[in-house]
Amino acid sequence: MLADHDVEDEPLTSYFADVTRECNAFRILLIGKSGSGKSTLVNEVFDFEYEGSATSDYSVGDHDINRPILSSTNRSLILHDSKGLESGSDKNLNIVKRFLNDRKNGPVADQLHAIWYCVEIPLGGERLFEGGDLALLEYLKSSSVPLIVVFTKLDKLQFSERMRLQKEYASKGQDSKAMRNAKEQYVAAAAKKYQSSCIDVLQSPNIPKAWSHYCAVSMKQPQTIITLIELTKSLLDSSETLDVLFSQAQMPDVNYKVNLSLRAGKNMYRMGMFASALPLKGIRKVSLLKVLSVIHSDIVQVWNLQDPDEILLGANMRTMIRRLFVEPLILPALDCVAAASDGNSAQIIANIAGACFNPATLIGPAVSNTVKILDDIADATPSAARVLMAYIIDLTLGMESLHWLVRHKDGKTASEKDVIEAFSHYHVSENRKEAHKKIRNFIGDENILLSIQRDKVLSKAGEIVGKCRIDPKKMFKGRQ
Ligand SMILES: Nc1nc2c(ncn2[C@@H]2O[C@H](COP(=O)(O)OP(=O)(O)O)[C@@H](O)[C@H]2O)c(=O)[nH]1
Ligand SMILES: [Mg+2]
Repeated sequence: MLADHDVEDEPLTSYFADVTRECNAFRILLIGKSGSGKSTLVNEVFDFEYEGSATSDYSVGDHDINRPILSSTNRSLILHDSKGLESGSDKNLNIVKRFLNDRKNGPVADQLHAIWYCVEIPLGGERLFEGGDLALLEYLKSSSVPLIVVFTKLDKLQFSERMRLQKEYASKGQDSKAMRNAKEQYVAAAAKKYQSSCIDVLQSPNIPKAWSHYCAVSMKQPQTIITLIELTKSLLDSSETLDVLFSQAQMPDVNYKVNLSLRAGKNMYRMGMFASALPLKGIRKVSLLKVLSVIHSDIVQVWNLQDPDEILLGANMRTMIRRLFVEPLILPALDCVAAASDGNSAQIIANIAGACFNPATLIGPAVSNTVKILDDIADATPSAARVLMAYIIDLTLGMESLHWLVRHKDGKTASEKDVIEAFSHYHVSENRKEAHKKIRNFIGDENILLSIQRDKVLSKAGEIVGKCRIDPKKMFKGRQ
C-alpha cells in the first residue's frame, strides 16, 4: 500500500516491475562436453542465439565459465557455459568450483538460478561421466542451486534402435518395410536402453547424488523441451521472482506464459478496482486508462517477443487494443462492425487495426471518446470490471496468437504487419466472440458486488482464457 506522504508522486507500480526489482534476468549454468548439445538446447528453450554465430562458435577453444553470455534475441537470460570435466583436469574443476562458490551469496541477481548438466546419451557404451565430472558432482552436493541432469539427443538413440531393429528384421528374412510402422517398437527399445545406459548409471551408488531430477531431450521433439521447462519451473516454486523470470525467458511453453500473463493481470485488477474505489485518505484516484497501460506493459513483457521496432509497448499498439477490444464493450454499437460484415470482417478489422498505426488516422472520434470515458472511470463499476477483465483476456489471447505467428517466422521478430494480423485474427475468431459473451454474462450491470470480488473475477478470467485458447493449427490453416 502507498504511504501517505509520498502519495502524490507515487507512480502506479506494475506487478512485473515489483517482482523483478532485485533481479531482471534468469541466470543459468550449462555444464557439458563440447558437442553435447548445450547451444542447441538454449536455442530451443530460450530462442537464445549467440551474437554472430548460428550454433556453437562462441565456445571454440574457450569456455570461460565466468563470462556471462548475453544475447540480443533474449534479454531475460544470462548464460554461463562450462565444458564437461575430463579426468585429471584439476585446473578446470577448480575454476568451476570457484565460480560456484563466488556466486553462492550476494544479491539474487548475481546468483546462479539453475544448472543444467548436459550429457549426450551414449549410443555405444561410452562413459556417461568422466572422473572430473564425478568430483564436480560431489562438490555440487552441497549446492542449493536447482540442478537437472539433461540427457541430450534422444532422437539419435531412437534412430539407432530403429536401425538395429531393421537389421534384425532383415536378418530374420522379414520385410524391413514392416519397420515403417514399428515406431512404437523402436521408441520402446530406445526407452529401455536409456533406462539402462543413463538412468540406472545415474542412480548407481558411485555417482554422487547432487542431482534430484533428470530428463531426456531432443531438439526434434518439442514435448521433451517442455518437460525440461516444467521440471525446472517446479524447482523454482519458492521464489516468485525466479518463477516470473523463467517464465518470461523460456519461449516454447505457452501455458506457462498464459498463466503468468493472467497473474500479472490479476495484481493490476486489484489496483483498477480498489485503488479507485476505496476512499483511502490521500490516495489519488487512479484512472482506468492508467491501470490498463500498466496491465498492457506487464502482459507484453511476459511474452518476451523480439520487438526491435518497439511496437508492442507503443501508444499505437495500445490504441489498437482499445479500439478493437475495449470500445465494443463500452460502446456496444461498435461491435456491429465485425458482426454485420461476416464475409470480409477480417479485412475490416485489419484495416481498423492498421489505421491505429498510421498517425494520420490515429485519433478517430470513437477512439478519443473511449479515451475520455476510460480516463473518467475511476470507480468499481461493473463496466470498469468488464473492461479490465476483457483487457487481460484479449491481450493474453492476442499475444498468444502473435506468439504463434512469430514462432513460425525466420528471425522470430514481430513486425507491425504481424501485430495487425495476429490481433485481427484473434478479433474475428470464435474465441474472442465466446470470451466476450462469457464476460458479459458473468458481469451484468446488476453485478456491482461481483465485480469487486477480485478472486472470483480472476478465476473466471482464467477459466474463460482456458476455454478460448488459440489453436495454432487452426490459425495457420489455409496459409502456406
Ligand atoms: N540429432 C540431434 N542432434 C543434436 C541435438 N542437439 C544437438 N545436436 C547436434 O549436436 C551438435 C553439437 O551441438 P551443440 O549445441 O553445438 O553442442 P555444444 O558444444 O554443447 O554447445 C550440433 O551439430 C547439433 O546440431 C539433438 O537433440 N538431436
Ligand atoms: Mg556450444
